[in-house]
Amino acid sequence: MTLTDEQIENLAKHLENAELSAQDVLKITDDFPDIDYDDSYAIQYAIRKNKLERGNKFAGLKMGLTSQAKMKQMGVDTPIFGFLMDYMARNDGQEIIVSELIHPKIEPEIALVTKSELSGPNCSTEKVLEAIDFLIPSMEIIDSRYRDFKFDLKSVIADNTSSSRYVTGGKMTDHANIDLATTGVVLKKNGEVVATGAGAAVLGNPAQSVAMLANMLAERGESIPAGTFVMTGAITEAIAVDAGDTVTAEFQHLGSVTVRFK
Ligand code: OOG
Ligand code: MG
Repeated sequence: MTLTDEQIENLAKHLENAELSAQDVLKITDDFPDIDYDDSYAIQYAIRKNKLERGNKFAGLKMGLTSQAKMKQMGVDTPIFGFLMDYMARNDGQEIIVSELIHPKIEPEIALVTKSELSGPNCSTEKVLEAIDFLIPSMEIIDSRYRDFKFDLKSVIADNTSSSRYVTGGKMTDHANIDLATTGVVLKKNGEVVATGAGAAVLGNPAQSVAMLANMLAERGESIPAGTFVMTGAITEAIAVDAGDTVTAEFQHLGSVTVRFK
């Protein structure tokens, strides 16, 4: 840690204010070039605590930068995690108001709910597969608070990994007969295919993403409790969206999920 409690709290307020006012800011490492990963997660956890204290409800966890494409683009080899809150959630077919966001992008993700606790440090794909209650088709709307969506790993962790909205489909699917690695997805914007991919884009298997989450949490003395909603990370690149767009992700086996931007 390099920051004081007061600096962490100030940076948490700074980034959350950027989120809630939909105004971009410069990445925090411009002013604090020497911060470490503990500082970054401390800022993220301070944002989470402030939201809870204001009455927002915790809704789940998300993994980010789990795809080869995104890690390569960022020049990093470690995924990151963030949190989801109730006000970020939308159901299939609902609207997202673009003026509440800065420069939103959308990405398809396989989400799941756990039925037993997952804890590290030696969590594995096999353990995750045993702990999955059901799968849900989903899309995440990321909206970096940083100008032009440009950031480094430490800045984006502090910014709650660009979390802003997410949409879940209505169908819950038992994963018993489904190979998550070969599960395909087609992303359509206004009826046109804009990206395609399969679960294997996410660390070889989206279940591995959850195992890594449990192992990262273990370093903090935390685990993934039973009944946790987890978004496993984008399968494709993120696609920019504007007011008037309708985006659908059609997943093999899992069904589809749609969101409209207004
Ligand atoms: C960071 C968040 C990445 C994912 O699924 O890879 C993420 C970003 O790209 O802004 O949510
Ligand atoms: Mg994501």
